Amino acid sequence: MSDPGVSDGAPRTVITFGTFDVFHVGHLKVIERAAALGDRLVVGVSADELNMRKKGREPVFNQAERLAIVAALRHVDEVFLEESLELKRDYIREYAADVLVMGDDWEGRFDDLRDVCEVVYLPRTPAISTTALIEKISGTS
Ligand code: C2G
Repeated sequence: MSDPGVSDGAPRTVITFGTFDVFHVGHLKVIERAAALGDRLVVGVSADELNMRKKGREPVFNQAERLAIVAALRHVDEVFLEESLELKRDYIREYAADVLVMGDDWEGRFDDLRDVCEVVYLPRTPAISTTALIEKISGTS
């Protein structure tokens, strides 16, 4: 296996993950910045059931809708359904990813994967979140 991080001129595949519910500019920016780190961007979109386990609520848009939205983005080459947080190593192998990108709310959490790929945490876009949008739209904030 080649050294993670050492370029051999082959196209670099970047992988990132997220729920991307009520898609907003913070989501767009992380996708744009992830794409800029390589040549091909693969995005794991959290399954409805995983989102339920992580956040304790149903997403506003279901997994088929969220997959369709993310797949339609210019920077995204491939999407798949992320069934479990614990399967990252398998997904990285399956999609031959060279770089894993996560928001810095996950800082440190996936450092053990540095033996299979680069791991980059990007700063979140301030002052926007799906939860805040839901509260704003429903008039509860
Ligand atoms: N994000 C961001 N700025 C925001 C909101 C979100 O940069 N203001 C980023 C997050 O850091 C993440 C991506 O957008 O990289 C998707 O965010 P979520 O949909 O909240 O993803 P999450 O539920 O954290 O799912 O395997 C991990 C999970 O699937 C990540």
